[in-house]
Amino acid sequence: MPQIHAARRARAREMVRALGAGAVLVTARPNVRYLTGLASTNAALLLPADGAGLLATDSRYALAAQRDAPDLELLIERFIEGKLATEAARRGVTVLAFEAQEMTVERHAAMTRDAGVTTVPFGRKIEELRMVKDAEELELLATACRLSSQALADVLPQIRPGLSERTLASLLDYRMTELGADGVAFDTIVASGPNGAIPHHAPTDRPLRRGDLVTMDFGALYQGYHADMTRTVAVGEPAGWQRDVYELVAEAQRTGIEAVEPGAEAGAVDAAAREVIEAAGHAEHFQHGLGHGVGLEIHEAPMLGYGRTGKLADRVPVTVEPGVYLPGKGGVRIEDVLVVTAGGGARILTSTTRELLVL
Ligand SMILES: [Mn+2]
Repeated sequence: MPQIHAARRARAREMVRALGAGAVLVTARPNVRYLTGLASTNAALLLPADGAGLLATDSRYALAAQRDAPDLELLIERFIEGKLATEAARRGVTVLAFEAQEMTVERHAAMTRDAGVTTVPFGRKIEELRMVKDAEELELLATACRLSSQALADVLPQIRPGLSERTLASLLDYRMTELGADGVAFDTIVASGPNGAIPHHAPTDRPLRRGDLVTMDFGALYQGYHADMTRTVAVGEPAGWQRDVYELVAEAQRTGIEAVEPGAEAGAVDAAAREVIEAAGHAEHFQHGLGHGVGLEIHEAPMLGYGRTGKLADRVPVTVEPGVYLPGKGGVRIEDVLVVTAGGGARILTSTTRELLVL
């Protein structure tokens, strides 16, 4: 993998030059990982416009850094940001770009106190680079999605009245890890009955009951890549309104998936699916965006939402996750991860059926 990271750094260096800065200090964790291969809670990369990068981390990660970024000069240090800014100045940098989107005011003050450099926001340029995935990234994401779908398939037979939301969430989490996931991509949502009206409901001790719709939103984490999928199932034979809402959301999702193609405007993909729900009179019951990019972060560019700008491109993975939420009654959400492909026709990575499962 070092060659991949070196190629990414070469592209980032072009952006530093275009900005007219002498170097960029990359501090956002997923961006450091993307450019170096090192996963660390305390690492930063000083990347000069010309010349090799300098990776700093503390002693807890020294061996991992030597293993994952053998081609980079390494600095082992506890307080890395100030040290790297000072080092940049020592190497002749006068204007240092930094990632203002994640730098706190306090850290910025500490970073520049002794450094003697002028700082300028770099913008979300590495995040933009990260949007289009290479083949290896798509492979890792596909694995994360496969583990997630398999975990659901394995847990489905255990879903029955009496099982609590909390236990069901734990079963999914445990099974994903058992299948080979490094962990969960985010806190698993299990929302049953009326709780289904809360899009980001946190699981409770509420036992599942016959007649419930149960929404499960979960995903595996695999080598840094995040899966994200949602299925809503019925416990016992669903009522008419439950089937109607499910079919509506399923149709909105199909419409959204069809709109995902190279060159599609992010806002237009959202609008395509949203119109289906609006036409059924449920506009006010679908308030969140249609989807988002996934990769080294669970939510990353591009965001597919109302009024969002930017065009989809080949090899960009996104979620499509419409929902209808009826306060006091319940809700339905269906979510898949798909990849925009050059030939058109998105490739769906989460393979679980989108038909209503009656358990
Ligand atoms: Mn999602």
